[in-house]
Amino acid sequence: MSDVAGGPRSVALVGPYTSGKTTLLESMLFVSGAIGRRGSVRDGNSVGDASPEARARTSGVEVNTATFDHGGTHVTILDCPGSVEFSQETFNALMGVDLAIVVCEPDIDRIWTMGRLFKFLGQNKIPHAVFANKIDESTVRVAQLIEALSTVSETPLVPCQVAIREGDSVGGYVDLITGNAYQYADNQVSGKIGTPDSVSSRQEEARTQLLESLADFDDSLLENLLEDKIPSEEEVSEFLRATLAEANVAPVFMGAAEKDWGVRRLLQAIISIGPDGSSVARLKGIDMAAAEPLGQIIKTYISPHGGKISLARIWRGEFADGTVLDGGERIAGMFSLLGQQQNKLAKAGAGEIVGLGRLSEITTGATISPQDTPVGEALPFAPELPPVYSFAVHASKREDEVKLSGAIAKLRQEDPSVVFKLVKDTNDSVLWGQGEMHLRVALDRLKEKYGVGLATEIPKVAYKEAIRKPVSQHSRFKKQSGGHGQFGDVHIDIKPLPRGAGFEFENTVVGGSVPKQYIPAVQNGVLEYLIKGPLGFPVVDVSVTLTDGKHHAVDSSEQAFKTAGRMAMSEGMPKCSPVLLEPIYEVKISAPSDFTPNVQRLITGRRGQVLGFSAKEGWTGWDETTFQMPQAEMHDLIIELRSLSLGVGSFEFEFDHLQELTGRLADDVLAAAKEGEE
Ligand SMILES: Nc1nc2c(ncn2[C@@H]2O[C@H](COP(=O)(O)OP(=O)(O)OP(=O)(O)O)[C@@H](O)[C@H]2O)c(=O)[nH]1
Ligand SMILES: [Mg+2]
Repeated sequence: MSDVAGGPRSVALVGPYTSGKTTLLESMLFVSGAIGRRGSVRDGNSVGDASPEARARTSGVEVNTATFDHGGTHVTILDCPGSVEFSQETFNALMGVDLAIVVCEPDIDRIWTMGRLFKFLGQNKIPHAVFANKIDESTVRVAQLIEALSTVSETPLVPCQVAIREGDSVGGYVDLITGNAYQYADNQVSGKIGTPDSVSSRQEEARTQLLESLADFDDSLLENLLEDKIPSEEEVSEFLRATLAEANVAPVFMGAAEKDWGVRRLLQAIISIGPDGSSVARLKGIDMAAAEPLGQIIKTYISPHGGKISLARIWRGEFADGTVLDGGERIAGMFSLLGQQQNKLAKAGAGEIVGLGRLSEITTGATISPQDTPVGEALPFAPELPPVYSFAVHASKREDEVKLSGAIAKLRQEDPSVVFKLVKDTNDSVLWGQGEMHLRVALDRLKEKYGVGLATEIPKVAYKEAIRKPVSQHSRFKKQSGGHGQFGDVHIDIKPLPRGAGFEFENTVVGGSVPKQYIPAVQNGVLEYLIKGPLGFPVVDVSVTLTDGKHHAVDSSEQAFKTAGRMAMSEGMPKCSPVLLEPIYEVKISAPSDFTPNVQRLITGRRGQVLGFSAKEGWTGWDETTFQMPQAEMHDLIIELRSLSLGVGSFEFEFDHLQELTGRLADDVLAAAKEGEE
């Protein structure tokens, strides 16, 4: 087969958790000769997953980057984490590649785990192929897998290989493009064999499926097929290349990364039918005729020694080490990356993905161009995923508290999907992210790299309180000590206000019984009290009217009237029938409609109220359920939602209103608050 000449190839390995992406990268590096010895994720010596956070979990927690040569072509592989909790990392990486390889296990029951990924690939028109991995252990036929994947893929899937089965196990494959048959050999080159009779009918059928899918996008092929003209190997290869470059079909390959089965064939396909940088750039609307160099940062690494490497996809032109970028920062070191290893480069051109040193101000997602030829407009990037899980954090050592916000700012350069918020109502410092594992990794990094150990808690619920009954209160503050005394006397009316009205203060004093200059002091006293009402929470939705009072020519002061105001509140409020208020959020869950009944049970099981559900726009087969739910029920909502939706369900939320909470649940809250105080 002739390799189509072209520039470098940039490829992302994506797919569900533990499908074998990092193992596939290791295998690719081994068969290409980039590494002499094959490591494994399990033994903790693979090129990918080399960070302490990944090694500890034997699982990907960020993008691993490896650039190597295969048959004279420069290939960069971005091995992406599979866990949904790191999807932001994966989506960001996908914005910078020419091709995604969806590595999956042939497991029909878990097809939905890929729903969101296929959606992203389809919506962003990212050319992609599928690699059915672990066929050494699978009894599922590739044709069945393709059928199942078709229910979640936006793009038609076409088989490129047919498995040669010996009983329940797979021994080799027939290549549908060349027509040749091969026998797999563990960690060796597959040997060419004669096509066994047992596969010829399946081969015929699969090849027809491949050609018919391609013919949907190519009139000349369609004409040939109608006239029973069989296209040549070169023609099929070219049809496939052209259709894949437009992201119109997704070819399916297979193998077993651990044994290097099918990996050489996959690499060859990446080079022969995989798009090079220019076709994806055109799909993105980048004008390739323009001369100005253009790139985008798709990932930021911070090494333990503090060095920052910005991973840049070069879309157009050439960048050199030392180039001053638009914005004034100079590239200080340019590298091709092989896991943790950095190899110095003098320059890099279109299609390549390289590390750029010490761009302190430039963040992930930024579009880059040289200062001499600024491009101005920004390239689109992956949207930020809404955070769904949080911890309240504080430094384990008091003296580290001052380092916290600086360390988190650095952490956010590497992982912008961690969000830090100070919650005024509860006085919590809250770390938000995509799930518990995501946040644990963030905490490990904060400790490992920045020396800040954090303790975690479930974030407090922002309870408030209000009153149900009006009360008129007269209170007098009087203190007689040597010299000056203190005197303030107030009559106030305390009244409940409608929900959401906040706080109102009025003054109806006539005749100067409380002199004008002391009135703001009374209001301040009232406000001071409202920070913590009779139940122990901030008070809302109340109006206070100062109706009358008394003063003393010598002993009255602002301070005395402020104290009197506060006193009147603390004496009056307990008589106003105080009631606890809990925050209610409006939440929108999106999940495949297969899971909608479970989603609704999840909502009602957590005191939620369904407001409605509808088909999710632009997402065939998905529903969106809108509901209200108390904040107190939401802390681990994502965990349960994911466990009932094969990991693909997610939600967005915002505060909606405060609602009275009474009965046993309120008693529990009050008891817990009291305990917290003691
Ligand atoms: N039987 C078999 N097991 C495999 C194969 N490829 C990978 N594995 C095993 O699958 C497990 C997960 O492999 P990884 O390469 O870490 O998977 P991953 O997709 O990178 O996982 P995440 O990064 O966590 O999403 C490991 O135990 C591998 O040894 C294969 O071809 N056959
Ligand atoms: Mg991995």
